[in-house]
Amino acid sequence: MSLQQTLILLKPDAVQRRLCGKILGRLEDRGLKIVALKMLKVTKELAAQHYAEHVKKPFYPQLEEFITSGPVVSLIVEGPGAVQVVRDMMGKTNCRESAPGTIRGDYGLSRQVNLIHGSDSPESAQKEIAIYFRPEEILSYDSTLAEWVCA
Ligand code: YYY
Ligand code: MG
Repeated sequence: MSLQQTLILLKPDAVQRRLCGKILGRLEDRGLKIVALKMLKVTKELAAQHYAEHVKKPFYPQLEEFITSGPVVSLIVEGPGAVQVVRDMMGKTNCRESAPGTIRGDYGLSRQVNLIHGSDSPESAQKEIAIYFRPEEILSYDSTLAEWVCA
């Protein structure tokens, strides 16, 4: 499986509930490598760019209100098959339907206030990485753990 990068947001509820450390810890424990990370407030314009596929859907006004309601942590992780690995760790969109052991399944009960965003395909990842990060903010470095966790 080829090395991939994927875009993750720890949403305003994760920041407000002080769950960022736990969620980042899960990603690191899995062996994913953080190559970019920052905190920011999502503007309405950024939300519309990020969620372009959802802008016309009935739930969008509420989604916009939620995602712009407070700071988020935005990061890029790298690893073999990282896009699907992160999606599997997140669980289903609706936390109530997410299996225990997933991030949404362990920490939430809501369909909308669901802690984490992860790109849903390598194409989305490329697009979303470009929305949130400038190329110089993405770091390239060797990890001594790679041969143990990524073989
Ligand atoms: O990729 P994922 O976050 O699991 O779900 P999407 O279908 O892309 O929807 C984006 C976001 O919108 C979701 O995390 C919650 C919210 N949402 C909602 O509030 N109501 C829905 N019926 C569907 C999605
Ligand atoms: Mg999605």
